Amino acid sequence: MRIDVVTIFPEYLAPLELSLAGKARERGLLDIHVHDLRDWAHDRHRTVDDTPYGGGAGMVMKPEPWGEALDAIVDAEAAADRRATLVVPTPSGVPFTQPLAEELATHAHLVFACGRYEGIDQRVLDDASARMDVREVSLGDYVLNGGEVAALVVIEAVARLLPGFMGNAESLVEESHQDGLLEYPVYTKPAEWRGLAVPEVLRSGDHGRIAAWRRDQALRRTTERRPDLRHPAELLDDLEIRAAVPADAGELFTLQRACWVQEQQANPGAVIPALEETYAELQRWLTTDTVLVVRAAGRLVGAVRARLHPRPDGDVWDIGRLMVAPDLQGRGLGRELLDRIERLAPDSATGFELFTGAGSLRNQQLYKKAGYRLRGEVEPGVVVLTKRVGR
Ligand code: JD8
Repeated sequence: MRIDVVTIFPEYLAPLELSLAGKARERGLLDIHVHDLRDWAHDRHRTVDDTPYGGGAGMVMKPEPWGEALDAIVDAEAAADRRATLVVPTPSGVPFTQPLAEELATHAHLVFACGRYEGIDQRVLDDASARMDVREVSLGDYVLNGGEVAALVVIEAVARLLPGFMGNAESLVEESHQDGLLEYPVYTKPAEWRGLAVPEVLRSGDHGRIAAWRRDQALRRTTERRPDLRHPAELLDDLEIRAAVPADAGELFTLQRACWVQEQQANPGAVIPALEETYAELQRWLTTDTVLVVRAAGRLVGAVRARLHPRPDGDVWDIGRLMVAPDLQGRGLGRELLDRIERLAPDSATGFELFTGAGSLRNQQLYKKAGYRLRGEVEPGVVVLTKRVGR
C-alpha cells in the first residue's frame, strides 16, 4: 500500500518512522511519503491560509496549494482509474471505525490531507472528488487542532491489518470490535501480585470454561461501557428490574411521553392522561403507587405502576403506565413487567384491571395473551381489560 500525507507540520508524522509502520516499510508492506504543503505555496511567505468568506473567527486553508499538492501526488495515471483515496480527517467526518479501517486496508493508495486552522477550503475536496474517492473521517466527538494525529491513528489502524503485517494474524481475530464486543481482561505471570490473584478459571486449563468466562467478561464490559455496541435484544439479559425511586422521575417522565406518543397516533382524538400529566403529578404517584422500573445497562427502558382500588366485590389491583422504550418493544419486556407487577398485588386483591386505547391493538394483544379479557369502552376511545387474581 502507498500512503501519502500532506501537512504543514511534517514533523508530526515522525512517529511513522518509529513504530509499527516503520517495520511495515522495512518489509515493503507500506510505502509512506510525507509532504510539506508549503512546498506548493509560492509566495515569499509560503502562505497557506486566508480569512474565511462569510466572516467568522480563525483562518481557512487556501485551495491553490492543496490543488497543486494533490495534482502532484495523484498523477494522471492514478487519477485515470481513481486508484487513490483521499482521506480527510475532520470533526465533521463519518466516525472512523474498525470496519472502515478494514475497508481502507484494501485500498492501494491512501492520501491524507491534514488540515489546520478552521479547515480546508471545501472546493479542494469537491475538485478532488472528480478524480479520487474522498473520505471525510472523524476520530470522535472531541475537537483537535489539526488532522495530523488523526492521520497517525488511521494509518496505524489500517497498516496493522495489511497481510503479513501482524506477527500472528490470529491475534487480529480476537480483538475488540472484531465481534462487536469489547475485550475481556487479560493477565500474565505472576499468578499473585500485590495480593491480587489471577482469576482461577484462567489457570484451570479448561478451555471451555475459559472461553465462557472471557465471553461473559466481554459481554459485561460492553454492556457497562458501550451499550451502543450491544443489540437491544441482547441487552435484555442485563436487566435490572426494581422498585422505582424518586430519582427515576425525570427519565420516567421522558419515557412516558415517548411511549404515549405512539398511543396518541393509534388513538387520534383520544385524551391520553399520560400525555396530559404534569411532571409533579408523576412524581406524586411515583411515591404513592407501587412502581417498577427497568434499567438495561443503566438506561431506563421500561416501567409499570399499580394501585389498589378497594371494591365491595373485592379489591382491584389497577395496573397502568406499562411502558417499554420504543426501540426495545416486541421483546417480551412488557410481558415481564406485567407478570412482575401482578405478583406484587396485595392479598386482598381479587382482580386485575388495565385501561388502554381502543385503538391500541398491540397492547390489547399483549394483555389478552396474559389472560386479560376485554370488557369494553369505559369512555370514548378507552377500553378496560380485567383478569381474576389466580392464587
Ligand atoms: C482536522 C483543523 C481544527 C476543527 C476549529 C479547532 C478528526 N475527531 C476530530 N476532532 N477534531 C478533528 C480535526 C480538527 C481539525 C482538523 C481534524 C483541521 N482542525 C478545527 C474545526 C473547529 N478547529 C478530528 N479527525
